[in-house]
Amino acid sequence: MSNAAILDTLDSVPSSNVLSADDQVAMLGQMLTIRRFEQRAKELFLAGEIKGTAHSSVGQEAIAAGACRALEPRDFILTHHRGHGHTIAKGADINRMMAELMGKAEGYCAGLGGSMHIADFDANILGANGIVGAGMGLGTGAALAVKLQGTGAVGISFFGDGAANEGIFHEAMNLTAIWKLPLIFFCENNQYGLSTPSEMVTAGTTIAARADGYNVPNHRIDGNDPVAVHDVVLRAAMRARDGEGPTLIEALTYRWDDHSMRANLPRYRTEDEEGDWKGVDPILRLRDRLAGSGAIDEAHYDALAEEAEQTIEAAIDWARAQAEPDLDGALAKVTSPPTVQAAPEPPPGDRAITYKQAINEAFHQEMARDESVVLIGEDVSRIGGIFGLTEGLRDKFGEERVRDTPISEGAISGCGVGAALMGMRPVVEIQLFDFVSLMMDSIVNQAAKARFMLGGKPKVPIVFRGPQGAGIRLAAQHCQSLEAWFAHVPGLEVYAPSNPYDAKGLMTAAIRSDNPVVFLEHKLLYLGGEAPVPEQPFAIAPGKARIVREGADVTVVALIAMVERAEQAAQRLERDGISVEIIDPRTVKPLDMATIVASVKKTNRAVVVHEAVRFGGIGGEIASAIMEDAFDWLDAPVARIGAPEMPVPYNDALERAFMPSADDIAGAVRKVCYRE
Ligand SMILES: Cc1ncc(C[n+]2csc(CCOP(=O)(O)OP(=O)(O)O)c2C)c(N)n1
Ligand SMILES: [Mg+2]
Repeated sequence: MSNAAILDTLDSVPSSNVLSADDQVAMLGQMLTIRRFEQRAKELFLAGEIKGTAHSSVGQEAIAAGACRALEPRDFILTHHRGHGHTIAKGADINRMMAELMGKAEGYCAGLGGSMHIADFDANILGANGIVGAGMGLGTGAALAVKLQGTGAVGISFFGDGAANEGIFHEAMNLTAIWKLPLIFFCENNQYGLSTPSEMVTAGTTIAARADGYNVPNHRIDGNDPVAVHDVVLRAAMRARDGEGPTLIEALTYRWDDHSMRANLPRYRTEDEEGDWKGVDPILRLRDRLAGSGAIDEAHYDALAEEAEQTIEAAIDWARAQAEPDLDGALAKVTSPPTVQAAPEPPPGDRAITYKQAINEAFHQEMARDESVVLIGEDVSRIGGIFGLTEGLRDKFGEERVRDTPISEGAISGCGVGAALMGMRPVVEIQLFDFVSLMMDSIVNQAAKARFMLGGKPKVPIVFRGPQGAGIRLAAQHCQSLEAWFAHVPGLEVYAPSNPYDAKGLMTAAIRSDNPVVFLEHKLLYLGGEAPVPEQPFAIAPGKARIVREGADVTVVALIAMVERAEQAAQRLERDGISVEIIDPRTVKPLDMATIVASVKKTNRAVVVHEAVRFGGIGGEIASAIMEDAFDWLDAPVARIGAPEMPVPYNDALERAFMPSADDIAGAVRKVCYRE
C-alpha cells in the first residue's frame, strides 16, 4: 500500500479550528528547529563530539510539535529514547540539551545522563528514558500525583510501536483506566522497533484497538500532520482534565534515519520504502498547506529555517564552551542529603507493641503528619493487607490515599516512582517480597537512578516494603531473603529492622527519606511478641548499628530475624565462658561499618550471619570490609553463615535446616574462638 493510501485508512480528525495560522507557523518553526537539532547532532556524533548514542526523530517532528502545543505549561510529559523533539516542543532550553549530548556539566543531566535521559522538571518534562516502555509506568504515577494534588494538570507518555508490546503498556493502561488518571498514551508508530517491522511482532489489528479491551478511547491518526496530532491530543487532554481518564493515540509516522546514531546496522528497509515516506515529509506538507492558504511565502519559510539554524548553531557554541563534569560532583548527585539526622534515640518507655503494630503506627503518624504520604499495593486498603500491616488506615485517611491496586507489580511500582518524582511520598507494599522481581525496572533502573541521571535534581521519596524470609512454609517463591540485590545498587537505601522499636523508627525514617528505600520486614517477626516502643513519632537515622549485647570474645553481626537467634546462641555460649557481642546493622545501606570494626578491634573475632544464601550475600561484603579495616586485630578468619545453595524448601524440617539456627551460630562462634 502506498503511503497516501495508508494515511487514508486512518481516523480523520475533524479540525477543532483552535489553531490559528500563527500557531501553525510557530509549529512549523518548531519542527524546523527539531529537525536541525537532529541533523547537527548526527554530524557532531559522526565527528566524535557527541559520544555514546542518540536517536534521531527526523521525520517524526509533527508529533512532538502538535502534541506539545495542545498542552499547558502545568501539564507534564514523559518521553523515551527518541525524545529530543518532545523535549524541545515542551519548552526545554536547547543550549542545555546540546550540552547534555556533549556530556557537559551544564547539560540538563550535568553530563550524567546523556541524550536518553534529558529532563526539565521546571518545564514539567519528567524525563526521557533508556528503558523501552518505562515512561508509561512512570506516567501513571505522575498522573496520580497531579490528580491527588488537584492541580488540574494532565500528561502524555510518549512511546514507540515496539513499546506497545511491553507488559507495562497493558498494566499502565489498566491502572489509569480504573483510576481515571489524566494520562494520554501516545504511541509514535514509526513502524519499526530497531530493525523489526512492527507488523511482524504486533498481534491484533492495530495498536490503538488494544485500548478497546480496557474501554479506553483510542484514535489512529496521521502522525505526519501536526494539526491532526494537535487536535486529537487536545480532545484527549480535555477529557482527562474532566476526570474521564486516559486516551490512547496511535500516530503513524516514519523515522528517516537509522535506529540510533551509532547503529550502523545491515539494511532492513528498502530504499523505495524510505523514499516513499520522505514524500510525506511533515515539514513540507505543513509548509505547502500554509503557503496554499497564504499564511506564509517562500521568504517567510526561509527565514524560519534560518532562525532554526541559528538557534542550533548558538546552542552548539554554548555547549562547546561549557566545562566537563567532575567525579566529586557526580558522586554528590547519587542520593539526596539525609533528612533524618543522627541524634540520640528516644528511650523505649513502658508501652509495648508488636512489630506489625509498630510499622502500622508509623504509617498512621506519618500519614497524619504529611498529606503527600500515600499507600499503594495489593489488598492494602479494604482488608488492610494480607498480613494486616495497613489495617485501619483506609478508615482514617480514605481510599484516595490508601489504594488497592490490581495485581500488577510493574504498574504499581512504576506508579510509585512517577508519583514520587512529582512530589508525593508513596509507600508501595510488595505483598510477599519475592514479587519484587516483577518490579525490578522501577526500583533499579528508575527509582535508584533518577536523581543521578537527571543531574542531581529530582528527589525520589518512595518506600518499597514487604515481608521477606522463610519460616512459615511458603516455599521458594515466597520466602527469599534478597537484601544483597538492592544493596548492590547505588542510589538505594536498604533498611532491615529486627524488632518493634527499630521497625517504627526506621519506617518513619524511610517515609521521610528523600531517597528510594527498600524496606525489608520478616514474616517470623510479624509473629513475634510485644516490646517497648515510644508512642510519639520518632525516626532512626539510617547507618547507625545497634549493639544488641556487649561482649568481649567475639563479634556476631546479625541481620533481621537472625538477631534473635544470635541472642539465643550468645546465651548458650555464655555458659561455656564465651562472651559474645552482637551487632545489628539495622540498615544494610547505609552500612555502619565503623561500629562493626570498632567491635572487632575489641573482640578480635567476627561471625557474620544472615538468612540469605551465603554465596554472594551481604556477609561477604561485611567480612571483607572487616578484613580490610581490622586485619591486624583478627585472631581468626571472619566466619560467614548463610543459607545453603538452594531455593527455600517447602518441607517443614528442610525449611528449618535451610535457615541458620542458633546452633549454627554457636557452632561458628566456637570455631572462631577455639579454631577447632
Ligand atoms: C526494555 C528494553 N528493551 C530493549 C531495549 C533496546 N532498544 C532500545 S530502543 C529499541 C526499539 C524500540 O522501538 P520503538 O518502541 O518502536 O521505538 P523507536 O525506536 O521506533 O522510536 C530497542 C529494542 C531497551 N532500551 N529497553
Ligand atoms: Mg518504532
